[in-house]
Amino acid sequence: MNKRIAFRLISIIIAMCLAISGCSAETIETGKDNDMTGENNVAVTGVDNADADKEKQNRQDRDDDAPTINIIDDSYRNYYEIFVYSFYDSDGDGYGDLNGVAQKLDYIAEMGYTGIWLMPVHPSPTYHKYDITDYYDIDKTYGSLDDMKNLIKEAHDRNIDIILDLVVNHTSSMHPWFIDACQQIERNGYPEGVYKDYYNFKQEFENGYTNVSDTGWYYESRFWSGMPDLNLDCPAVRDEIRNIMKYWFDLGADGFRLDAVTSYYTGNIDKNVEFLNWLGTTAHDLKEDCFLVGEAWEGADSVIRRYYDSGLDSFFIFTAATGEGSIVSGPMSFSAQNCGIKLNDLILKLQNIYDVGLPSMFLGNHDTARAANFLRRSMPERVKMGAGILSMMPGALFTYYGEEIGMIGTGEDPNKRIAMLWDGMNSEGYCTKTPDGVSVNADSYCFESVHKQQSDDASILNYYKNAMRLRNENPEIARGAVTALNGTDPVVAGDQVSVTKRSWNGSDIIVVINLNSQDEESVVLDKKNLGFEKKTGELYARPEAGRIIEDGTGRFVLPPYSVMILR
Ligand SMILES: [Ca+2]
Ligand SMILES: [Ca+2]
Repeated sequence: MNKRIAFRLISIIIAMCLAISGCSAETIETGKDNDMTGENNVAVTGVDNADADKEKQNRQDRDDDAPTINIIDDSYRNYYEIFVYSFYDSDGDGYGDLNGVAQKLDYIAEMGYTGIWLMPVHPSPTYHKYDITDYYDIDKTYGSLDDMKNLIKEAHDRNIDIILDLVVNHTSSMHPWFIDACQQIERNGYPEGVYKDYYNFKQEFENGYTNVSDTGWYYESRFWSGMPDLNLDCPAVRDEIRNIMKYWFDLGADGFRLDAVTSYYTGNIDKNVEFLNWLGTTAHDLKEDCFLVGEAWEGADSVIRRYYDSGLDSFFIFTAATGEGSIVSGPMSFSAQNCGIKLNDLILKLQNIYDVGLPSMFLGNHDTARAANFLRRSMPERVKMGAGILSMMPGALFTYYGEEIGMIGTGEDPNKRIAMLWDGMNSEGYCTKTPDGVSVNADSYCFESVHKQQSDDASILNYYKNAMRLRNENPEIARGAVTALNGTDPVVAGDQVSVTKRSWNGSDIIVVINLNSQDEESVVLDKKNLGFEKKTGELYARPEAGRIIEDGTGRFVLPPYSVMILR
């Protein structure tokens, strides 16, 4: 059955059940309860007892760790970024592959991810594959088109969307279009042929250009000579881009991550915005509910905000990411005594600036240092808290593979893209072919493998899992309007605590975060004035420091680095 139709049918059935039981019909309950965070699970009543018993039995039959996932069919998803090369090797040739991703879909779903961003999968001469030679095929090391179709189907069966990396600023210098265009110049002394306008050729050298052998012609190549920039003004190039998008939409892709949008027209934001408007409009004409997120790697919110004028669905909020970004240098600052206030200010600032579209929040990606590096690998509680804050931010959320086990990697790009540690380095699925031949050994990993962390309740992995679960259980977090409650009448909280209300679709929740890394903090929240009934979720970055204590009068004591949801 078509995924969307199936979703609507399930939605209707569950909405009917919820209407009978008097519960909110905003979310879909598909998993089982969990003692850490699952106290607000929606009870499905109104079905006859035999069915209810059967459902109960089904739930018990599932893995005890199966997550509670409330999947809403929109773009405010928890996306998991995968570098296929280093993810899971299904056939033992040393390279990760698409079938490997398919084999780990249950893991991804159990972690609470509802979308996947696949880094480029097309034929390419480089290990990273950001220089493409054929937009309509799959690189042989990764598998086949059939493997991709299977992966998309299997992902959709688990309510996981797949977005692909769309690299259209440039092609590979080995792409047939570029090879033909250069041969024409060599043959004729000037650009000629079908592809003469596909790239930016000129006879004067300038920065960011490379010579076409010794013809006196140069081509634009902003990244390096192996990546000739496409001429995005050329109508035939735009037709190609439209065809590429249509091809992958027809195969089931749910959207695209747009690579290097600031380089479309280097130094010309207005032209970039204009092109993105064309790209977004064209994509949504092809697939109405597709999701496009642009890599506008800029250091100022005001500049990233200009890109939203294109009407594109989303952009990555680079200002909040990495060790220098506003999350780590603000509310996670070591020296500040007002981290709660800083977090409120940050969320409100982002809400004010990004008043259109949706922000795509992340800590790190394949181009940045890994989060465990800049959050400090010696402080796992801080690695967890980074994820805890991220999971409470409005917008879409992206996690780079391996962040959930605290993988490390910094400096040269290949270091940031090494093999996922499922079990040991000799275990099944481990990708032994390292990116660009970078040396990898046991010291390349800081924390335990997925396998070991899964059985440790206090692991980084289980923290991520609980954080994603809270985000899925409370759709108000990603989608809701934020009101800061510190300093308002019914709230008594210190400056190290963030207290916010999230309002969405007629429903409010209260999010309380203790950003004090060392000490517990008490807060008093007036139940009646704030309109909540009880604590429905909690997260502990320092589980050894105890759990949240409440005295029944609205006073809560939160251990250091903890999160609480009230509903
Ligand atoms: Ca393989
Ligand atoms: Ca360009």
